[in-house]
Amino acid sequence: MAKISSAKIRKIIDSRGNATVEVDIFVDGKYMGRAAAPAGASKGAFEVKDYPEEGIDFGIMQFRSVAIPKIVGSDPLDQKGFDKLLHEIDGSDDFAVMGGNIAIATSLAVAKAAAKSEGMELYRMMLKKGKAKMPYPVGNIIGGGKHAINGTTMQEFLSVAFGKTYSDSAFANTIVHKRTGELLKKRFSDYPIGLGDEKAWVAAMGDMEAVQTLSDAISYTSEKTGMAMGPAIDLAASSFYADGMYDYKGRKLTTPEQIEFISGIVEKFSVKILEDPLDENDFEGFAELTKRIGKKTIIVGDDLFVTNKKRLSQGIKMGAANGVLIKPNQIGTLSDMIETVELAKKHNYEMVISHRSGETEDSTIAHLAVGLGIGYIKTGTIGGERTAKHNELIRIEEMERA
Ligand code: 2PG
Ligand code: MG
Repeated sequence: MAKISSAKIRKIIDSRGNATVEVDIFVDGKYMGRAAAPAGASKGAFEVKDYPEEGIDFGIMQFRSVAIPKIVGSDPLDQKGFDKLLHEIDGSDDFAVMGGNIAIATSLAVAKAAAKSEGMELYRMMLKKGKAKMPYPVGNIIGGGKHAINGTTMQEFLSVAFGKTYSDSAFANTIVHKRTGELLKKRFSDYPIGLGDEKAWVAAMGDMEAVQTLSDAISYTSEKTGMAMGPAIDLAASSFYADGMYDYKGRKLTTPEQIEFISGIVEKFSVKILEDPLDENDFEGFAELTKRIGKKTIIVGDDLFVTNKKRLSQGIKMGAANGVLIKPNQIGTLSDMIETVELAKKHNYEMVISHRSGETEDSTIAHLAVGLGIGYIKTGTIGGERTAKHNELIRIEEMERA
């Protein structure tokens, strides 16, 4: 039987310049799996805790002294058993002791080491003999919210590309990104324009102008490439919801007004994917919006579901949303994430696997997307920590073609 022979943890730098963790797992002293954890800025209130209260350094020290001795000797091919062990070592119900980011980096590193020891790519090991299906990329084009300084109120304006190949689609999104830059340069000729945390454009404009600009850039690209494309929006609405109102820089909307406003935008711009349009506690509002526009649009819960199967099953019962965002570090282990994916599949919820606003060069989510047959992957359009995911998918696509 293959055995985990040793493990290492270190502090590395993420794309925002913050500290995050990277874990190496060795199997039989020679096969290494490495994974790093990302970090959210608009974190859902119901996510697992990323680090113990005492902080990342304490978490790392504790992992070395407490967790590593317990991990060594376990079977890397029994992912479920390994993830159960992580829960046992932690002992809490939200990874508050070990830190969910330390747990997820470890869990994913084990999966990668297991694949290495089997001489396989991770996505292939997960698919077994199944046919690989590439996801469609959802690329961030214009941003604001907690990912930028003085950007739009809504967090992300994105482009979904339905090309024949993943590579075609990912490149089409780069054209949308470039075109948006040109449009902004014309519109704001005397002002500086920049990029936010996910390398989406940030300029002094409101949400309506942003969605219009995105839509224009997508139409241009779709015509030029002949590819079916459409807009997507992640409002991250919890980040501007307070005291029962959605606050658009002073213009405040009640929940019914918000539902009306968002439905109007979705209709007008044929929005394909709508993420977190309402507060993370508002299952009823999500259900109402889904009733209204769910036939035409994928309504995705991110902060609403936090990749948690209990919250997703509440959503399923209530008819809240028809899609779920999948972020491994929201739930802390690969096995927990897979349980949520399986529940979503069973109930025909669409899935979007997602990066976080703070990222590293780690590209494991590319493998998870293909390995689990997830329909969409949301990441930035450009920027090394984002293109790491695209480029890995381009490689996977090539391997499957060969
Ligand atoms: C989101 C994510 C990723 P964050 O809200 O979907 O874009 O943002 O990682 O900051 O939670
Ligand atoms: Mg989101």
